[in-house]
Amino acid sequence: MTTILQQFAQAITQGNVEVIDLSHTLQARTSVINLPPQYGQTAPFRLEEISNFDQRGPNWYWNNFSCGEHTGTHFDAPVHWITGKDYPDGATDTISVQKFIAPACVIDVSDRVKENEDFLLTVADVEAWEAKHGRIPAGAWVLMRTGWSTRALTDGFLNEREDGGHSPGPHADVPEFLAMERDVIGFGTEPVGTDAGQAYAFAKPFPCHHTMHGNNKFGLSSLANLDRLPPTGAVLITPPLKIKRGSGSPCRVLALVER
Ligand code: 23J
Ligand code: MN
Repeated sequence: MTTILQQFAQAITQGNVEVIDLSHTLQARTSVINLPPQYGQTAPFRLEEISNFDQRGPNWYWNNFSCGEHTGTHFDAPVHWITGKDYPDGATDTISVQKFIAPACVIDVSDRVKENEDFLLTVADVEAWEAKHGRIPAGAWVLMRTGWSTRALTDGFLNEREDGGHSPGPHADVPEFLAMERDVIGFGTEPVGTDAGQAYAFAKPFPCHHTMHGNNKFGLSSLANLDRLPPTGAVLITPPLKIKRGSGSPCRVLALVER
């Protein structure tokens, strides 16, 4: 008899389950969100060499790094937003680790983003995806595939103009649908944040942050390689760093996909 875990371990070693890296490389050029100037700003990623096989450490190489919690490919915890601030299990150190492994539904709207940088995913789009691929199961991630990750390390990633960033995201109705009607675990996107670049100016600002975190749901942003995932069937591994009362953290997001 082989147990599920023995079968899984064999599938990994034999390559029948492939591990796909959904994270960008953290580096000084990694784009971070710019908020309007009246607000505090997040720090970019910085690497400071401690020693490199030299007089500072003849046999060892290591660095100090610094960055904001919401830098590069990262995890948004519920306590990040005012609506989620009181969840005792809503910070990076208090979220149940059981929640860091979950299936993913991938909605591909990259063709429509080519025509409209401010494309907003609607509930109708989600329902059209369900008609084709089945109902989004409770506890699943919903990932919005836009092709935006190819812009990483270019000005087109933040895509800032006079009126702020221009990047795709969910329409204001989608987070409510996903949290209340589908009980997903979270929403993930390729741009710098889970909300669209212009979401600060919506009638209800930052609806994804507001509603997902208000329902103890998570976010993933600056995801890469979503084009390598099937619409259903992938499993994500998403543990943030265990920062005490952390609101999020850079995350090495992995996807398991059956070959
Ligand atoms: C703070 C304020 C607004 C936003 C964000 C952070 C993020 O995008 C984030 O990384 O959570 S929109
Ligand atoms: Mn964030």
